[in-house]
Amino acid sequence: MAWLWKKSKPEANALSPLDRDNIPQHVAVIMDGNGRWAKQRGLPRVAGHHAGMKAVKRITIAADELGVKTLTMYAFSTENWTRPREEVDYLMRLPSEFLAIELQELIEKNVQVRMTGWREGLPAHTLAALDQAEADTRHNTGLILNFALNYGSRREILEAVKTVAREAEAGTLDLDKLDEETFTKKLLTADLPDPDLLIRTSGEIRLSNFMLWQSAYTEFWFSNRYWPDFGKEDFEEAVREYQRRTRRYGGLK
Ligand code: V0D
Repeated sequence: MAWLWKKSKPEANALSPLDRDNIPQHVAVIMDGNGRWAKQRGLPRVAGHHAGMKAVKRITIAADELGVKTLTMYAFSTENWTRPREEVDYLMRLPSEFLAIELQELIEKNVQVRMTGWREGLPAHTLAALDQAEADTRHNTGLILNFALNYGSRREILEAVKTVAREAEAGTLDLDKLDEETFTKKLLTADLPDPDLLIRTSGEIRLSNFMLWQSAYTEFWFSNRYWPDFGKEDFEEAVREYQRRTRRYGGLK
């Protein structure tokens, strides 16, 4: 009776409209597959990173149009430092290149640029570009475009634990009163809500040290598409699936 079940419980598909009343507030993206995209075309890895930057623009617009409030893009992990020197150098130039092309439009679209990660270790020119973008968009009230850059979740949690331990030792924090809400405020993401939807591209089905604490209740969406090929339709498909999973019947969540 599979056909009957299908008839009475239709699958959401590309034709079903998006529910404007249930847009994920915070979407996080692990932008994977740039190197593989380039390899497939006989291009150097950095060509994939450059193409990936174009996808950042595309998905930022798509998220903004849907009314997503925060879009976090995982651009560089604490583990990425082990890549070849030339590749790291190239990656570190992407923020300024991206912003040189896009910052004006981001300002016009009322977007706020932010960063989650450790500043230490990043080149001065990379930090300068980020600081400029954050400063120029500080008073904007639209989409928060948050780049996770030099970010790793275990270290983030460990640093938070150390902060808590130091405060307890100094007597400024009562350990018996420490709860999840207080601990969350010690993380790098203190000023952001937890992600509602996490997208990872390129067929990898793991978190790879990304927002381990924050994604306790996050819906995950994995796409086989390489990040440079990821488009607005793919993003909308992920949001549609998020809506299917979180659909509230009779007002119940
Ligand atoms: C390479 C795919 C935009 C992932 C996207 C430093 C890997 C392209 C930025 C960017 C990267 C970061 C901050 C900012 C504006 C833009 C970026 C990096 C890598 C690592 F304020 N793309 N992008 N940053 N790639």
